[in-house]
This record gives sequence, C-alpha cells and structure tokens, in this order.
Amino acid sequence: MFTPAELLEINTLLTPENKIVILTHYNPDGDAIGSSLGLKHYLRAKGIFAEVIVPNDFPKFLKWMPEAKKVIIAEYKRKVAADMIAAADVIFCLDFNSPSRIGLLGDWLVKAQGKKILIDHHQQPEPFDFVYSDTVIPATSQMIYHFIEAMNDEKLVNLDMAECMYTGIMTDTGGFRFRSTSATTHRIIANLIEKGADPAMITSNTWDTNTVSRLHLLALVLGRIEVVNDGRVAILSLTRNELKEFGFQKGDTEGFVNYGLSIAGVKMSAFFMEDLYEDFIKISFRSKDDVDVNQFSRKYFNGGGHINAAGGKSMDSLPGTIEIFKARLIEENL
Ligand SMILES: [Mn+2]
Repeated sequence: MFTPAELLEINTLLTPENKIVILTHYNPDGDAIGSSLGLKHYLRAKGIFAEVIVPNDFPKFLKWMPEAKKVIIAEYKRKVAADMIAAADVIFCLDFNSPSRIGLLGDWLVKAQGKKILIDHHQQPEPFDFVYSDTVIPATSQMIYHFIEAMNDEKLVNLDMAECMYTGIMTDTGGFRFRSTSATTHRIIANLIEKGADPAMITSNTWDTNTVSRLHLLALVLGRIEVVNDGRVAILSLTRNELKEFGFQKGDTEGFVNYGLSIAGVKMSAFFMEDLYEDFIKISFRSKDDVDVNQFSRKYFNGGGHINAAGGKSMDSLPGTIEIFKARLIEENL
C-alpha cells in the first residue's frame, strides 16, 4: 500500500478541480476494465469526475459493466485521448506497470506532466510518482478495494463499484481458482456481494457469452492440442486463415490456453496464434506451481506478466515459433 504520507498527498490531489484520467493496458481484460471503472465510480462517490482511457477496444462481454460504454478508446478517438492525458493533473495507471504496455498511450504518458499514480500487480514495475505494486494480489481490482479501505472510504462502496471490482477479481482469478486467491480475496468478494454484486448475473454476463462460431473455433484448437515433455506441457495453436474462416471477434480466443492446463499432469500450457493483421505470433502462457512463465517469456519471447500467466511475442513463423519453444523447454528442463 502507499505510505500514510503518500495517501495524504494523493488525497490532496483528488479534488473536483483537478483533471483526472485513468489509464489501463492494451487489449483490456476484465481486471483492466473492472479496476478502472471501479476507481472511476469510487471517485464519483467522492464528488470527483474522472475519465477512463484505454489504448484499443475491448471485448463485448465486458461492455455490460456500469459506464463501460463511456470508456474512451484511443484508437477511435486519438486526439481527444491525447489532449486529455496532456491536460491531466492526475493520471492513474492501473493493471500495467510500464508505458510499453499501453500501446499508443505510452508516448503520451511519458510526456504528460500530471502526477502518475500506479496501482498494479505485475512483476518489475517501472518508476511512477506514487507506486502501489504487489505481485501477490491476484487482481488490480482487489488493490482498488484496498486503496479505498486505506482512504477510509469503505462506506462509499456502492453497487456500480461492487459490480466492476467483482468482475475484475473474478476474471483475473479464473473464477476464484488461481494460486493467489486468498481468504482476503474472498472477504472482499463477500463485501461486494453485500453491496449488491450478483454473482450469477456477473458470471452469466461475462462468461456465458459464447457464439456458435467461437465454439467451433475452440473445437478446432482442442482437436489438435499437443502434449509434450512427458505430459507436462500442452501446446495449442491457431492460424490467421482459421481465425478468418470462423469470423474471429476480439476476445474469442480468451481462455483457450486454460484448456491445456486442465489436462491432468500438465504444468504449463502455451497458446500460439498468428496475429490477424500483422506478421507476428501472439503467445499466451499459463502454468501451475513454481513453473515461472514470466521469466520464461521474458527470456525467450519478448514478454512477461505473472509467475503463472504471461504473454509473449515471436517474429518467426507459427511452425518455427513452436519448434523454438520446444527447444527452449528442453534447455530449461521444463
Ligand atoms: Mn490484472
């Protein structure tokens, strides 16, 4: 948490006169949008207006959240977004810790004069004016709750805030299953339910959103899942042509990588996908226990993230990337 002195200073910055923006990462996920909107609604409850700005569009299954449709998407509104960041007195940076993770917002953030406040749970944060970084907490949305507690404002938590933070925690913990899900996480979830968050409604709005074409795409991926290294590593893949054939929509492949981890004995799952427009391979890694995919991806695939969940990128072909991956697995004894 921020120090008491920092909290006091942040408190003096949070006034209705100050211009406040909230930024989150490229390809926003449930925690990115949930934490950003949760914070926006919290500030609103204090009588302070803030705008949420994201680099690019996010999946439809997150747009039911209160005020999700008011989020400013910089790829569609470049000038509006750039001007707001330049004019901001306070810039909250949520669920990322390096300007390199926020696409076109990165340059604007670096040049901006406003006070930069980081709240994030990824590894190895870069410097910001105020830093609340904790890699053990499973979701930035949970950190927003801790921030509200530290500000002595728990009484302000309302339904809008509760729905957003619940969604962020639920999605980043894979439905309260992943390793850093703690008793504290569940206590906060209980509080959010008491404020009106409806688990059945939130789960259904967020996860029961398959289309037939997405299930066909999933069937294709599952049909050729490969398990290597004595059953410890699962490999999944998709080509650009397949994405096109099945009418790929943003978010359609979200969660595919987790199917690899659901195989008994598998400790690491990797999903390789050709980007729809550009010539690179997008990689998602998931792992269990001490298998550190953050380090692995940083070392070999220009990426990073968390110990058990990380992203990466390769400029090789799809088959070439998978061959390199298999060779690295042997080198690293995975
Ligand atoms: Mn997160």
